[in-house]
Amino acid sequence: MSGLVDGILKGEKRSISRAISIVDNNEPDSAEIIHKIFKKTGNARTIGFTGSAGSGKSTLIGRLAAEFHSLGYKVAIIAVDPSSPITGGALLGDRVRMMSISDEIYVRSMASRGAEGGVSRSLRNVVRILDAAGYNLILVESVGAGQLEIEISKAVNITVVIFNPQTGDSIQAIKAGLTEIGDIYVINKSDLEGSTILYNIISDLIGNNDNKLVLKCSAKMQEGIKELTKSLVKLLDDEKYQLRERSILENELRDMILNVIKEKSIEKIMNSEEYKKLVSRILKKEVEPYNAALNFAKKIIV
Ligand SMILES: Nc1nc2c(ncn2[C@@H]2O[C@H](COP(=O)(O)OP(=O)(O)OP(=O)(O)O)[C@@H](O)[C@H]2O)c(=O)[nH]1
Ligand SMILES: [Mg+2]
Repeated sequence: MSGLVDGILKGEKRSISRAISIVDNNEPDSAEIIHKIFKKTGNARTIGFTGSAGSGKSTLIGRLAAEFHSLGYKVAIIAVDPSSPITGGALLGDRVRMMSISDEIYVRSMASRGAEGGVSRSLRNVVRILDAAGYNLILVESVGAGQLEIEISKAVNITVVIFNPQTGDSIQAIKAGLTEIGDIYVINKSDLEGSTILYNIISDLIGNNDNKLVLKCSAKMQEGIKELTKSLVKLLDDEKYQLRERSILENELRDMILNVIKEKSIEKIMNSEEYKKLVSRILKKEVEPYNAALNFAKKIIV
């Protein structure tokens, strides 16, 4: 364990990857790792990228990673993909390697599933490992649409929502609630037809202004990438987004407390004689379930 922690602190990729697997799989050593590195964390900022399949998230993240790297950031990329049993960042890694970005950029996917808040909890701890290892900018790609994106947006400092002019993206995005969660909205594939129309629709919808930016770019043709990077740097330096760290932590802590309470309560309920008796009484119509549950719960909470 201490070898692993030393390796993380020295920025050794093998130790980082091992530690991320442990945290991602919620293995018993997770808590110990986080405990040992926690004091060395606090420098990293996170940007989440979300958008429909094929909108160009990985390609764009690859471009931005190179841009941030050239500005002196130490960049790591994580893809959150609960549908994938593989870890090691196969797909995203390939794309990033294809763009032949520096070896110094760490790429990895995580597959964590599980309980409510499970993904964001793993993500926060993966970020802590990368933070302790010296990475100060973590770009997070979320694969899939809907609930997961919203959960991830609550666990990162800045959220970028990406649109694709090739599909009926705007309506899908509104339905999935993605127009609520972005700090920056990007119409990617500006080299393709339909991108200007989509840009106008999204600008109208979002109300393009200093608080909510709408930008166009082409990850493929490398157009608009510098402008997007500039806007992101501005947000990263903005105190308002740094303050978000507090609300992220509040969410995380609340989820963890609720999880412990839930686990302990289930144990108590299942082992309780009174609980079994209560079921029998409800069956016999001696009590009704709503009040029975309320009274029982009150006894457990105190
Ligand atoms: N024309 C055009 N194609 C692009 C652009 N950006 C990405 N693509 C292409 O769009 C396809 C999907 O790109 P990805 O970067 O894999 O998209 P993604 O959103 O990460 O996809 P998933 O992870 O599968 O959801 C690839 O064929 C890219 O080459 C762009 O700016 N213009
Ligand atoms: Mg991708």
